[in-house]
Amino acid sequence: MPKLTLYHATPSRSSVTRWMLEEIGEPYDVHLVSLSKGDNRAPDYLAVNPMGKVPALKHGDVIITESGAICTYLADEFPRAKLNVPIGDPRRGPYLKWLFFGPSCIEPAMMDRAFPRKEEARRAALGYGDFDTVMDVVAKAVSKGPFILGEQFTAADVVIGSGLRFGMMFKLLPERPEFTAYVGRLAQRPALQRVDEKDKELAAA
Ligand SMILES: N[C@@H](CCC(=O)N[C@@H](CS)C(=O)NCC(=O)O)C(=O)O
Repeated sequence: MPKLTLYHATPSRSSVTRWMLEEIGEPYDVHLVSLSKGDNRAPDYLAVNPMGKVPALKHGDVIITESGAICTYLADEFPRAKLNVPIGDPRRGPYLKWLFFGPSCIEPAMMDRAFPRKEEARRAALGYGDFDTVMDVVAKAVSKGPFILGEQFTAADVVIGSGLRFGMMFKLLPERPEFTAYVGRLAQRPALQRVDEKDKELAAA
């Protein structure tokens, strides 16, 4: 089986993909990238991810970057873990929508609020529209539960759940009761608990 290597830094968005790897349950190696020492700007790492960012995943000879793409890839590549919604299943549409909604709506809405532009952009010009609508849409989606697609936990929960966890942890997103209840359910997952534990050890080392 081709080897899986995660290029990882903690705390960072690469913990999203580490959570996904723990959910998949396949063995993987961690290659630490020190952002503070600038490893991510060194030529050997830029050959892996020319964006100079973590995470990156190497699977055999294939390199995948962008946390949402990595989660989608792993879910499809290791279907035994039942973290994807296969082609042909009508839930595949909403599944993909949430995988894209995290990086293309929640994240820019959150970061634009944290680092406002000098001139406010027109709502129509922003892919996510406006912050409040994004929050309302996500709150409604996670309110019923237990997971975003209902009973099945999928890669979409790793992506959306990580965004909400990170956003609330750093006070960048409101602590809406729908978000805290959903994140609380996700916190029960042994795979996420393992990642938090391992990342804590790495941060302390
Ligand atoms: N769109 C990327 C964003 C990755 C990203 O911004 N990673 C940050 C860490 S959270 C990083 O590597 N920052 C280092 C830098 O830009 O110098 C993804 O979702 O994978």
